[in-house]
Amino acid sequence: MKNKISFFKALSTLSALSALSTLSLGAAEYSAGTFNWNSHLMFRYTADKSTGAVDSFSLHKAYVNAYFKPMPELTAHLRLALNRLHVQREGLGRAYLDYQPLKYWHFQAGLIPMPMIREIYLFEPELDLLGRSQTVLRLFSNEPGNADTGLAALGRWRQFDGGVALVNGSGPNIADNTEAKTFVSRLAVNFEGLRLGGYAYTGDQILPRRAYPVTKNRFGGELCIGAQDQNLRAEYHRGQDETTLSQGWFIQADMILGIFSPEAYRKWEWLQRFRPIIRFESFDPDIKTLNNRQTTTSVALHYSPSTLGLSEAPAGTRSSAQGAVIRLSAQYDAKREEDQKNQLRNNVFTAQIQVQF
Ligand SMILES: [Ca+2]
Ligand SMILES: [Ca+2]
Repeated sequence: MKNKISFFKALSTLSALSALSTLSLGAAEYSAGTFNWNSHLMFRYTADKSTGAVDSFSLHKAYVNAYFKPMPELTAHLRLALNRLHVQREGLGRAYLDYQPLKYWHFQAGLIPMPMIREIYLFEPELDLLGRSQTVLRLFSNEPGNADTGLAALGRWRQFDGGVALVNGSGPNIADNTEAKTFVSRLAVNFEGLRLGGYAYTGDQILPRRAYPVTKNRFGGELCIGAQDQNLRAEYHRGQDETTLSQGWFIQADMILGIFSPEAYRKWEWLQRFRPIIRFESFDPDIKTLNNRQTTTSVALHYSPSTLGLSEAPAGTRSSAQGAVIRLSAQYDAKREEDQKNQLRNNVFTAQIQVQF
């Protein structure tokens, strides 16, 4: 009970601090445990002729992440989305308890991140300007932050890591809309700088204009060379919604100089402040229909005044001395329809300022 009171006390402190827009990272020791928080703000300029959002400036996203550790093995994670504009659902994005009885074993309950392909699972999409791929956005449109209500077990053993989860299958902040649960699993193997992984998501859903639940399956795989922020990777995803089959794949190069010449990368600090990313993607929303694929080529350049990376800080791993992290980004997405007669003016230019504090 004491822990509970302290937790809410910590939350009210957090809102007061946010209101003051203080630019220091919160980390406080309470008698009942450790409390950490950080926040992300993204201001954007978008030129997008297809949606009519031409020349628009916006506060694209605002998030607060909070972590409370009442004891070493237990962490409460909370993530609040504070604006409605581009976050599909305002409010709780994540809210779960993580119990870690051993170094590499976790049990989670609540509004959890689903254990899937490592990159989707680990990356917060807004920390990576290319964001989630179009394929993933289309296949997981009910779970924009890859979260759902359920239980998960995650572990690592030698070169293998993986996880299993049982979730509602309806996305965050929505009650289970079918009687069946959805089963999610992931398995990956890591050699030196090389990762091979796959996932399976099997469940059901209620589609618009259907009174009964129908199949919702997702399968995918990844191949990745290099570390998390400097890699070359490819992913494939396949979806089934009732009888409709869709699929997509992409290949992405992220600051790959670090893979080919780690020495040069380490030596030239200015280079670490710039982060170029390029991705080529193809998505087919219906395999049985001809000529409706779309390809997207995305190019982005990020610049950070400091060499610190933006991250979702796990509890207790950042110190207030690190202060705010700022990143400036520019991105261009060129989209091309497979049907030559049906080309759309849907290329998008985005410029963004992102602040984590
Ligand atoms: Ca369900
Ligand atoms: Ca097709």
